[in-house]
Amino acid sequence: MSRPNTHCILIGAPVDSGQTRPGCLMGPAAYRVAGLAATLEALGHTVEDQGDVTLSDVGRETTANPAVHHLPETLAWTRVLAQWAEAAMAGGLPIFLGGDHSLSLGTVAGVAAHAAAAGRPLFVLWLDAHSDIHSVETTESGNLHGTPLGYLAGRPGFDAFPPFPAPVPEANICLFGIRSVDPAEHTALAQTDIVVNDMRVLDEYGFAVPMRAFLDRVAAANGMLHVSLDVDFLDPSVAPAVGTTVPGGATFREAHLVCELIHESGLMTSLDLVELNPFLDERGRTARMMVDLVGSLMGRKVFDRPTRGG
Ligand SMILES: [Mn+2]
Repeated sequence: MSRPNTHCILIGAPVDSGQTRPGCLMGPAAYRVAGLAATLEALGHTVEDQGDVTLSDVGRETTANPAVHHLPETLAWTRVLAQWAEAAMAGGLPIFLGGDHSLSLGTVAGVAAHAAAAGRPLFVLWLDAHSDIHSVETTESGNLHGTPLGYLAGRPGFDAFPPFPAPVPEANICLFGIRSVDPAEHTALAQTDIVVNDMRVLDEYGFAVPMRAFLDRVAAANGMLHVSLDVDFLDPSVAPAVGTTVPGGATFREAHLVCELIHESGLMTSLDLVELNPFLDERGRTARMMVDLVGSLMGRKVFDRPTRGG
């Protein structure tokens, strides 16, 4: 629960294999330099930084889809991150410092295993420009960072992967802020009960009404809530350090409002921070923006935000 005195467990996931533009592996270091731990401690939380997960046990798996690249590395990350995530869930609120979005193949697997063992339903909030619902068999780019939602929803096309431990029911998944959906993904989404709050919906209704509606459902079900925050949820004007910029994203205020609403719900039980590419950043501003958003997720109000000199 994201209330004061939460024990936050930082886990670095320097995953770079889910796409082709190098730099996401620098993400965990950038979050630490930007003061993530100090931000959480200033809010009254305790912080345990478990360091960065390292890759071992990389196999030689293959798939029939010739576009897919780095499958063995992505599978190895998935296995090891699932273990770390499940272990961390027993001890506090894990915050995974990415790393590209393929890391969620593993983190959500571990979180889902924990929720199933605890006998509670898992809900997933996907704050992203993209819907990430391709499969290993259908992706045309071969970038596996576009597949985690398909995996965690238990959709077909993941024979190369370990079976997802406890697939998340479609109606428990909420896409929020999307504005770039491939035709195959559009077809897939149209066949599901996944809640899609694309930017058109948010333009019409604002950010608060659809977010509260989803959070109310999580609360009514006594659910656990995994939040997966992709840098490209934000408008590139406030968060340029991402390889997949899409215009028309959440503004500074809209993003903080979403984070404050999640905090006030007290429902968040785990968090991914993904797709930060510090190599593309401008003097660390995107890393600082993401750390500030974690501050809002964990109890800070924007009007409490200290003014920075310079
Ligand atoms: Mn994404």
